[in-house]
Amino acid sequence: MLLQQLLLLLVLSVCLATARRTTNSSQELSKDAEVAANNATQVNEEQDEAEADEPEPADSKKFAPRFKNPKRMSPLHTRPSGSTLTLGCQAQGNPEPTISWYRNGTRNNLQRAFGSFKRVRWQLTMEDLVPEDTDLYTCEVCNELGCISYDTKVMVSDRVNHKPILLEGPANLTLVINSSGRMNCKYLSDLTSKKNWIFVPCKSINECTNNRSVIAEDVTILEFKNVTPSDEGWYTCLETNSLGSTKSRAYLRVVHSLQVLEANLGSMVRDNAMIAIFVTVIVFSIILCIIFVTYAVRKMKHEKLLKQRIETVHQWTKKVIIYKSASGGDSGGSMDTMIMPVVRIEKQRTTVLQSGNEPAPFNEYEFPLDSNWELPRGQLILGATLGEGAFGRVVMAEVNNSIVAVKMVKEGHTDDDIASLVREMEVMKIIGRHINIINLLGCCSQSGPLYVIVEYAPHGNLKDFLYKNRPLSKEQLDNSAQPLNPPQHIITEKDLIKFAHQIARGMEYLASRRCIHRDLAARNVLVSDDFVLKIADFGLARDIQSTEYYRKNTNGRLPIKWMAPESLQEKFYDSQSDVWSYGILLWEIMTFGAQPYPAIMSAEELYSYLISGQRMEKPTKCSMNIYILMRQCWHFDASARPPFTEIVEYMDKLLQAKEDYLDVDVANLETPPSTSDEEDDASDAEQSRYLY
Ligand code: ACK
Repeated sequence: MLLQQLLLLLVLSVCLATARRTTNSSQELSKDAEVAANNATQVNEEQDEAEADEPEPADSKKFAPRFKNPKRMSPLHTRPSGSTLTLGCQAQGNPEPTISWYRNGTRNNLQRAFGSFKRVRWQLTMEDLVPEDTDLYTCEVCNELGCISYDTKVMVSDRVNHKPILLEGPANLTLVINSSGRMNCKYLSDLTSKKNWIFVPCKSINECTNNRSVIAEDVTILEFKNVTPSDEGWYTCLETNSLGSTKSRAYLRVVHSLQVLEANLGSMVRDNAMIAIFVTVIVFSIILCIIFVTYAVRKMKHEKLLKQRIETVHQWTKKVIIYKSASGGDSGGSMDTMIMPVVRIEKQRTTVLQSGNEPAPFNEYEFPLDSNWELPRGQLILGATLGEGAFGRVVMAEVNNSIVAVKMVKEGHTDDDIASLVREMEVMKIIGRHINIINLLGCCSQSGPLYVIVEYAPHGNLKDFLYKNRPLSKEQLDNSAQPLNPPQHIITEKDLIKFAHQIARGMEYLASRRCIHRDLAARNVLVSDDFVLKIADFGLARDIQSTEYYRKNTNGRLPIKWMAPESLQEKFYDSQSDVWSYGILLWEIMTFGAQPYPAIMSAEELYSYLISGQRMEKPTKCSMNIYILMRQCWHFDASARPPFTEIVEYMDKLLQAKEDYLDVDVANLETPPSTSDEEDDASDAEQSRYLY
């Protein structure tokens, strides 16, 4: 009985042992399968833990360490960045072994560039792997009986965490029926991806059905063979990974023949050409607009800049300075003569502000402003030239509806000509107004050439006036034929005496203002309206020191013939020498503008003639009273000549006493005898002085 029980126990234990072994081996098999399945994935930690807790062999015999599952240990682990890796070196030994980990054979300093190691018994875990974790990792398991080690190569690489990225998409394709072709489609995907070709049939590019069908999977190249019209349509290449999907599509066109294709191509080309032309025109217009706007803006800016920019220009001007000295007489005259203003011209550097491109108006001369006489230049309307000399010009002009004469210098003038005109103007200012002189009306001296504005005498100079209006001779009157230039005005002797009277009054005034004319002659007396006579050019500075002064003037006349002997001989002038000239002027009046001393040609000849006591004869139609006055004026001795005051008085009386008589036509006047003897003439004159 006992033996039976022992046998039963033995069988039972054998069965139990077999059953356990079967269970163990089936467990190992399933684990191997799992490892195989997760070869590239993370090791099942829990399972390893479970294995680690597995009890050691029951026998307590000492043995050296040995790896528990060497088959499950892999020498190479390839992982993507960011994943977790657990290395395991489960071992057993008696006594219980210890485990050490090394990196790249280095025993100490087990470190990672980023992150840390986690150790749990037989395992070493690295989370968030980075490419820097790539290395050789060694586990060493030791007990007193010995050591074992295992090397594992770990490789970590980066990857693209993205939905598929299109590298090459399918291109539109046109195929003739029954021909072949292909479409390509390449994506980049780090993750496992799936590619599908989806087809939507169409009649034309804009006429498609709603049918969609997957016609190919996981092929990069879609081949078309012997195409038919039913193959025409959209082909979409769709690639999907765990992060999303990307698609790209192309149209397959199936045509019957190449001509159709060409026709289509032609129309396409035409369409494209039209589009190209249209686009070109638009682009060209836009470019033109841009250029125009840029140009306009730049021009505006430039003009604005020019306007804003005020340039400083330095220029040389001539400053005209007028000295009106308080004392002293005129050079070449007595202390009784008028104090002549001195005019100086000084060069000076001036600074003017010039805006933009316009040059600042340049005025060569800068005149002092005299607001008593200055007229706005704009009020003056210049007209015809009345006459001109070598450097001066007289121009008719209009100011506020009145006719005036304007004196100015001509081109090519000198500083002396300017000074002379300024001096003349200043003398006129000093002398003041009188009816029988040409009066100053004003001037324009600022911002332009100097204009001296004087009274206008419409009938011109007295000499020409008299000559033009001389009475017709007896022969001319007898002649029934009309003369060539008949006189415009009938001039009586009374008119002539009135002329002489007016001139005497004008000269009396000038003399009272201590002004010496120095060139009193009929040519320098102007005939104004109502036959009012006006002495002109009394302010002219005459260069009496110059020999030129004694030569012929511009009209070919010799001014010397109006000069007193002392002026001829000593260049001495005073009011009494003007009286001599007045006598000659009287002679001119009475002869209706004849040429004095017609036979005398030089100053020397004239002086010899005069010093010999000879004088011009009485003009034919001149009354004795007037001739006597002439001869009084021609006294060699200046002090014996009547002053202008006396002449005026004489004329007054003459005009009053003989009014009726003088109204007689000068042509019928009795001609008294004339003499060439100064003495006789003088005695006659003395006797007949102030005879009326
Ligand atoms: O002799 P005319 O005819 O008269 O020619 C000269 C010329 O200008 C040169 O002096 C004439 N003239 C000068 N001043 C005046 C004036 N105030 N009114 C009219 N003509 C003038 C002068």
